[in-house]
Amino acid sequence: MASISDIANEFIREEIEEFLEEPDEIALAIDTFAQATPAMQDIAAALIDGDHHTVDELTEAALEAGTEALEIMDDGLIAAMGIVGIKFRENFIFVPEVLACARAMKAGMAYIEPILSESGIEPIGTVIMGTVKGDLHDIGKNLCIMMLRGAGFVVHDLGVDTSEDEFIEAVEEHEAPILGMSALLTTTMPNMGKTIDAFIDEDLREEVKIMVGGAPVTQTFADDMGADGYGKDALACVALAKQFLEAPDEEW
Ligand code: B12
Repeated sequence: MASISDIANEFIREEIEEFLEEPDEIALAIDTFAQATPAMQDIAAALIDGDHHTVDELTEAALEAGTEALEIMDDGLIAAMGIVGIKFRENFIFVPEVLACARAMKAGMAYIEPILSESGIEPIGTVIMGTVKGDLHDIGKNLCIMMLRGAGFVVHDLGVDTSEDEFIEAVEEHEAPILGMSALLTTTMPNMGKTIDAFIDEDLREEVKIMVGGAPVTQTFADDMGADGYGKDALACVALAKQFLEAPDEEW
């Protein structure tokens, strides 16, 4: 197990010591940042600080120095968002600060997206993606979309606050065999189930494989609402979409 002194970045060490209280969360944060390079820690620190200019500069510099886009995404951007999430939950920061962090995340993703989306391979299938009704969180969904495009999928992004009818219309219009829904709020998670029910009501449920994800979503919740699959992160999202195409009749 790593110790806090293994983290090179002083700002991150201070953030962990000042704002994290749960032993599991402290251990995870220490492990995550201790194995990240100093350059990734610097990106993470700038994001936690809500400094989009610095995230922009450091991400560009890291790519120029030959760092893999996926490493920047995982060890820099997503790792930092974990700390932001805890600070938000514990009321150390509020919506304006989180928005600044989200803006910093987007500044980094602006460099990562073209790289991860540039698969150069023939399109392998079509996916409709959207965040469910009432929910405005789109960072995780956008990461999934980037990775799907990078894997060769054509993705139609319905954005946030997507109604059942909008999901149905998009699946029909694009004859998409796969639909992905994202939800970050416990209050909007049930809208995934409502959307699945709407597909059943329209007699379209057999036409489309439905995958769900987002921080509060679990495999059990996905099973209960009748989804075909649950993915814990963007890599799992791509793996699920590929499995749906390769063996559409199997259960996941
Ligand atoms: C950033 C953020 C915001 C930003 C959103 C900016 C944006 N453009 O997205 C802003 C400030 C706008 C915001 C607003 C609110 N938020 Co908010 N937010 C967050 C925060 C800190 C991070 C979310 C995030 O981006 N995570 C990083 C991404 C990479 O992770 P992810 O979304 O989980 O996605 C990954 C996986 O889940 C998966 N995945 C995601 N989607 C899908 C889909 C499929 C198909 C698959 C397979 C996989 C998959 O892959 C992704 C990549 O690995 C979370 C805290 C948290 N721990 O999640 C709170 C959090 C979600 N928010 C919360 C709350 C309460 C709110 C507000 C109600 C606050 C308020 N009082 O106004 C509003 C709601 C607005 C609304 N109607 O949606 C709560 C929800 C609590 C709950 N029980 O429901 C959280 C958990 C914070 C907390 N603990 O209190 N928020």
